[in-house]
Amino acid sequence: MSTPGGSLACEGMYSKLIDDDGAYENSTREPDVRLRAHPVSPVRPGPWPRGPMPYRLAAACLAALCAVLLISIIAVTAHYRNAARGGGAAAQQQTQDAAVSSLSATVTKLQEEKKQLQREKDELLGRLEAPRAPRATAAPEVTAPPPRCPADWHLFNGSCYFVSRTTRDWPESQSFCQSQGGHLAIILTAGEQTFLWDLLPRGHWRAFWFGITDEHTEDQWRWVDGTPLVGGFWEAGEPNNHIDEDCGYIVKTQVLERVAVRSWYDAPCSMYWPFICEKEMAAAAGTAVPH
Ligand SMILES: [Ca+2]
Ligand SMILES: [Ca+2]
Repeated sequence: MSTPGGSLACEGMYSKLIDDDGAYENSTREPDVRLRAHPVSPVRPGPWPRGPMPYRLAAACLAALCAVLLISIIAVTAHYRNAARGGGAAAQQQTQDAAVSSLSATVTKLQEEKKQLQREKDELLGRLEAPRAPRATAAPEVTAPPPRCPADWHLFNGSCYFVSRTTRDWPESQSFCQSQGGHLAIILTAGEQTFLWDLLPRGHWRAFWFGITDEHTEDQWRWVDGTPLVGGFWEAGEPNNHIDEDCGYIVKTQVLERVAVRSWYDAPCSMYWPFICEKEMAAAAGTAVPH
């Protein structure tokens, strides 16, 4: 049952509802009969704005998600591609290392073979040169003769000795020996003493200065190089400093019972006698001595 008043009230309600829903406001001028026959509960506006904006926002979100997904796919692809490249580089490096190791081993082996061949070559050359060795050693004697004592100097145990024919006092004798690159003889062994003794001529009283003195401190005999005397080959009762005797000399006479190892005496250094010079082999080479 419908009444004019009720119908108008419903139409007013439907018109209000339709007016509230702007979607229907412009869609049609003619109200839908079904809508008018079945009233719709009023819809309360939500937080979203009316019209097509929610769909645009959803589309924008979907597009953003797609972009993020696309970027992620690109990043993951790039990562695995780089990883694949890295793995390939590592494998290539391992291959190169293996090749270098192999080449190094080959080089080492070749070097060992070269050394072995060099040794064999040297051995063969040595065998070839062996018969020529005597001729090769003879050559230096011609080009570089060993040092020898000058004329009138006599070699003993690396030193050259000179026995003068002229006489001088002890200081002048030492000066002459020094001018020849030597010194008055320093006699340290019985062998050296005997060698010099044999050089000396016999006579009534043949005396020869040698390089010992106690002129600085009485009875403290020292050699001309400053070293102290140890032992010596003194005649019995000598040295006795009989008349202020500070220089040593060797005596050789006609008496055959006199021996080399008991032939030293002391005498005043101012006496004139022949003398015995000594110089070492290195200083002796090429030195001439005036007579
Ligand atoms: Ca003395
Ligand atoms: Ca004396």
